Amino acid sequence: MNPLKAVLWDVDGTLVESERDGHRVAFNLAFEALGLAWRWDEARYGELLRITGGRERLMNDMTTRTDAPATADERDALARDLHARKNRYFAELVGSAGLPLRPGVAALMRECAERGVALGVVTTTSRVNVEALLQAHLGAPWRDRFAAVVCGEDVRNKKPDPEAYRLALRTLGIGPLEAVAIEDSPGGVAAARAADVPVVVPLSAYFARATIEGAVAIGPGLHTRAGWRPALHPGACGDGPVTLDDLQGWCAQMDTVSQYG
Ligand code: XBP
Ligand code: MG
Repeated sequence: MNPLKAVLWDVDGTLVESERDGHRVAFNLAFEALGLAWRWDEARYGELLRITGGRERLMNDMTTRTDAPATADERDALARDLHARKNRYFAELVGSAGLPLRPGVAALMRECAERGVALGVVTTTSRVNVEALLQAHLGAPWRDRFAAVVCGEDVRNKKPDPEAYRLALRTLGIGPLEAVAIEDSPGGVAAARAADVPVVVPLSAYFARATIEGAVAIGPGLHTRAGWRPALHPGACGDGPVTLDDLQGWCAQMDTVSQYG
């Protein structure tokens, strides 16, 4: 059994419910600011989440709109403008304290620090959004707490490609079985698995009923040890938050669980 050396965190949906209440809201503000009648409701945004990357998501949505610009260059320019505006609105939303850390996240990060387990961020979201979010929740020295921070700009291929995970492992100088990924989406789970990193899934709003294959554990959130598959035995920790020993135990079982949406 490999002792855990690092916990690798996805950002959107895992640290914060930032898709439904953050990026989606900010995209709609950007549409409004440019005088576009386009709006993404929760259901439509859920469909669009299969496209990783905000700009890529905009380009995909434009293929379905009769009032989108005619040429590829015009669409690209509009997507860049909308995306930059969306990121500014996202930073404002994050700063307004409307997007809290998901329960249990801070406790697990603290335990990692106390026990000398490295923290990494592995996301294919833009760096500016990661910085806004982590600065708001962990303060200006947040960067010092993470031994690796991989963002969308650092890779050629976004999740579900494993490139972001492979880069994080190289940066940390560890093997995949010395790490565990925390991910909420099918694409994120696929990315970690393709890099051979075991994945724990605290289900998020958008992917609560999604098909998720090959995780080492799936459960309702890191705030509770109840309701996970494989089940956690009460032990000394009872139904408190998920601990590093819990992560280690799931990884050591070498078993995987799936859910089919
Ligand atoms: C996150 C994404 C991003 C965010 C929006 O997925 O797909 O596109 O929705 O952020 P993951 P940007 O963290 O799993 O890679 O607008 O910066 O792309
Ligand atoms: Mg996610």
